[in-house]
Order: sequence, then structure tokens, then C-alpha cells
Amino acid sequence: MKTEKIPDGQVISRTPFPASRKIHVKGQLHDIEVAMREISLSETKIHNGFGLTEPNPPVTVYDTSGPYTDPEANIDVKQGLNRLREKWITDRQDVDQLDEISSDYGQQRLADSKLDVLRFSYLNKPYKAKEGMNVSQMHYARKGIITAEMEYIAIRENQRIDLLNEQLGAQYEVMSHQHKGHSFGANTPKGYITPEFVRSEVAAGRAVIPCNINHPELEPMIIGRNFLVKINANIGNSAVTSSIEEEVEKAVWACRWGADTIMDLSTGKNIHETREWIIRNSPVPIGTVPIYQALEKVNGKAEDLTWELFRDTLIEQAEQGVDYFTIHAGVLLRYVPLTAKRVTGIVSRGGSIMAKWCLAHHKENFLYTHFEEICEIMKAYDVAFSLGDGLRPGCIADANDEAQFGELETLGELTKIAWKHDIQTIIEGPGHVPMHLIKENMEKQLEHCSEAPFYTLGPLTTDIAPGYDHITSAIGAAMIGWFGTAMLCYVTPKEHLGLPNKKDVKDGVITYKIAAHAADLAKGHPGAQYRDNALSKARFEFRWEDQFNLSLDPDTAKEFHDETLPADGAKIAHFCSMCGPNFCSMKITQDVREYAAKQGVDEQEALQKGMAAKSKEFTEKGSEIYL
Ligand code: IRN
Ligand code: FE2
Repeated sequence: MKTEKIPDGQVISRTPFPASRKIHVKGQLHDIEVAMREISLSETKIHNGFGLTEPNPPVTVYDTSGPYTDPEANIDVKQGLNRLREKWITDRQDVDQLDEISSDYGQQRLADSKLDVLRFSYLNKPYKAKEGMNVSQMHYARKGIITAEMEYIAIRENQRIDLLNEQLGAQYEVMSHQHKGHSFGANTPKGYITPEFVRSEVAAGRAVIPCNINHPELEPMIIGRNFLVKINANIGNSAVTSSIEEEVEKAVWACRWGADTIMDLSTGKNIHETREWIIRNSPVPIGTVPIYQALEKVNGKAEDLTWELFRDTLIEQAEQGVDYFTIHAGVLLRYVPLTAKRVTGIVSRGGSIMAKWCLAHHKENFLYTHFEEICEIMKAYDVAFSLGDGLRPGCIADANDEAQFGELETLGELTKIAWKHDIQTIIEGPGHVPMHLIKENMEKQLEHCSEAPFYTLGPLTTDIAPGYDHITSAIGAAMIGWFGTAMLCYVTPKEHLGLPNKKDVKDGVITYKIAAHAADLAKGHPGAQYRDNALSKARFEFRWEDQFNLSLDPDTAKEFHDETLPADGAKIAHFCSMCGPNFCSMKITQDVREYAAKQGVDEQEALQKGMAAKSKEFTEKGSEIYL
């Protein structure tokens, strides 16, 4: 067998973001340190002739990049990340550490494989709930317990520690951090998320915290419509083009640009090892579609799948630490004929596998008939359900049809069963849906699935732009996010065309960050707008570097600016190459304000005068817009 080379630290992206550093906020209820990113800003020059300046306080942002962007973090991919949750988990005293892996396949891999990846010493000893115990966050939440994970999330979601303290009379503190007492400008909506609010949302099933007890490396996050809208990035090899090494880097890369969760959709022969690598080195929750690996085990023959084999696969992956499973249990035998007249039939991979199995055996989907047994596995490790939309529409013509909504009703029925076992559950959604049909999706999901979080793939709002489907889908994603979808599954520019490369992954993630943030603004999430305000203020004051540093993708912003004005001086110039020095509206407004201050007239009056002057200048220069 070919041995995969273990990547050394060098291949993993570790560059910190410009003008940024990691800060850690200490918990109040638990011994936790919540990681965030702080962007420092330059001063504002006050134009009053005295050369005075005014400081701009640093901006703290939600950070998914994990320790990779922290130059002080000691990272060795051969060891995996620091197991920060391990103590939280063992302190609850409801888990046992097993002597060995209990899935047959996992044991076999361990015995057969000479792959370096299996050197992780603790791999042989996964955690599992003690007999009869349930270790899901929903279970704790319903018992009224605020876990360390919940407090972590409350601090993280707020971003603005000053407001949290003010509202709670608490004293959350930033550790090893010189700028105590943040203040972030006046025009930000006030609001806060408390640890108790996190608990109550999880208890109600309106939010989930994907956090397998065997993935102690993750930094807890929450998926729910009363929190920041999250995004998922799919990664996965194809046998031909990718190595394990590249897969780990792809995960780290996706997190760097803002992926809140990663789904490992790997297929092929080293799937177990690939997943181990990714989980051990991932600061974000990992999801999988276990039926893919089960299919691999029966050499791609869907009809050969059995419940026993699937069950073993679930245990194998749960013991590795997968945080959520896509389970296509809603693809019922009776729905399959409803897809016959569709333009694109069944487009879900998992959905088509289950449909094929159902038809071959003329039996009900075994994921449906064994659902309660699946629940027993989920609660022993705290794996969350992502109930798959195996019948989602694959084109505009098929949107909102009977097959799609029939399955959605079944997913609602399964949600109730999962909740009976206190299993955290999210619901997967479409797909391809034109804008005017999007709202109905959200309304029906809320109604049928009792407000369990919705997690959609886009939706793509048109089919005519292959090569640009990150955009066709971000339009739908922004809309459905605004309507209440909790997590958006990204689509890359390569969708429908090929396997995404590194650039595609970044483009997909940034595009979805935009959709998610646009939805957060529209929903009025407390704290969402302050970054916009800080960036706009920097833009207006021609603090170019600050504008780059506050942006989602500082590298590209700077690169584009450099393309036409590469000189260092241009980074302090009061114009850019778009309008040039004479026609910058922001410059004109500033001139007007200064003029008004000097003249002692009000801005309105000055504007009249100033605009008249500019109009004269414009006419004199020949009234050309593009010089
Ligand atoms: C998200 C919402 N609906 C589907 N998804 C994602 O699509 C799902 O979580 C998985 O990552 C991917 C492929 O799923 P299928 O094609 O097996 O359904
Ligand atoms: Fe599609």
C-alpha cells in the first residue's frame, strides 16, 4: 500500500491576518478562553488645522480560523490541535474512555494500515457515554445545565464584550490584552446573547451545537436562526486529484476565510484516514454523509447496502469525532415515483443511493425504519442530525414540487422522534429555487419541522450561469438567510463543472460570508453592523489600510487598489483611481464639511455653495466623467 506523506507545518496556511491578533476572553461560569480576532486601526486626522488626531478603537470579529492564524500557537499536524474540550467533557463524568475502537471497520483499518495517520495515540481509545447516559447538548440544555460550550458560544456570538458586560453586569475580560474596555462607535444596535439564551434555544430545538465528544479540538459554535448565520464549506477528494495532505490544507484554508463548519465528502480508498487527519486538525465542526462511505464498502452497489453495515459505519465515524451526519431518511419509497416527471430527477447523491436501494428491494428506506436505533448511536457521542434533502429540486423547473415538500413533511416527523431522544437536529433544504418561490420554502420548513434550524444549499436562483453558480446561489442564500435559514451550504464557481481548487474554495467561502453577513444585517443581529460602520468610516476618511484590514478578504482589496495605484503614498491619498483626485464624492463631502466649519455655516448651506463650486470646476474641465 502506498503510504501518504504526513504534511509538515509548512504546507498549512498559517499567515496571520494583517493588523490582527488573536485575543482570548475568559469565561465567567466555566474555565474557558474564547478566541476572537482583533483588528487594530490607525488614527483619524482631525482637519482643524492643529494636526490633531483621534484614535479608532480596535474591532473584534468572530473568528473561525482557529489557532492557525495565531503566530504564538504551537501547531504540529502530526499531533493534531490542542484538545481544548477534553476536560470539559470528562468533568461532566458521564463518559467512559473505551479500551479500543468498537466498529469492525475502524479496527480493521487500524490493524491493516501502515499509514502514519494512525499514529494518533488516542485513536484507539474513543470516548462514549456511560451506559444509559445521553451526552447531547440538547439533553443538558433540557435539564437546565449551561455547559462550557454554551458559555463559549454566548461570548463568541456577541463579539462585543463591552456590551455583554454592560448588559449582564458581568466582567468578561480579554486576557493578555492591553486595550481593556472596548468601545466601538455610537451607531451600533445594542443587544447581547447570554449563556442562558444559548441554553434555552438549544433546549427548544431552535439551535444546535455540533460537538462530538470525540472532537475535543473544536471551538464550539451554534447553528440557529437567532444567532449569526453560519456557512458550511464542502471539501472532499476525488481519487485522482487529491492527497490527504491537500485535504487538511483545504479544511484549514476554508476556515481561514470563514467557514463555520466543514463537510468532508471524501470518497475513495483512504477515506477513513483522510477524515482522521481532518478532524484532528480542525477547529470547526466536521460533518459527513456516512452513506457515501457505506457505499464505498459495498463497491458502489447501492442494492448491497445493509443496515448492519451502515450502523458500523456510523459508529466508526462517531468514534472518530464527526460532529454531524447527513442522513437521508426522508427519501421514502412512495416519494420516488414523484420524481419521475422532473426535468432533473433526483440530484442528491445520498438521495439517489437510497432511492436505488428502495427500488431494488421494494422496501422502505432502512434509514427511516431504523431511525430510533440511529438516535441511540447519536446520543452516545453527541452527533447531531442533519436530515438530508434527498429529493431537493435540481433545477428551477422542479422547485417546490410534491416530491420536495413530501420529503420535508417526513423530515418534520423525524425531527420529533430525534427530539424525543434529545438529539440535536437540523434540516437540509434546496437546491435550485427561483427568487419568488424561496419564501415558501422557509415557511413550510418552520411549519413542518417545528422550528428546527434550516440548512440550505444555496438555493441557486437561476440555471443559466455555470461557472458563476457561487453567485446564482448566493442571491438565494442571502434571501433565505434573511428569512431565517440558520446555515448556508456554499456553492463554488466549479459547481456542476468539476472539483473545486483552492481558489474556488476561497471564492465560495467569501461569497457565502457576504450572503450570511447581509442576512445578519437585515435580521438586526446584535453586533453585526459595527464592522460595516468601522469599515465605512475608514473608507470615508481615506484610511486605506484600515479599509483593507477590516474587509473579508484584505489580500484582494489591497491587490485591486495596488493594480492602479501601487505607490505607498496612494495608501494615504484622499482619492482612488476610480474617480481620480477631482471627482471623489467622499473627498467633496469632506471639503464641504471643512468649508462649513471654517465659514461657520451649516452643512446644508455649505453643500449648496460647495456643489456650485464643483459644478463650475466640472464644466470648466469639459464635463467629462471619465478622465
Ligand atoms: C445542504 C443542504 N442540502 C444539501 N446540503 C449538502 O449537500 C449536504 O450537507 C452535503 O454536504 C451535500 C451533498 O448532499 P447530497 O447530494 O448527498 O444530498
Ligand atoms: Fe445543482
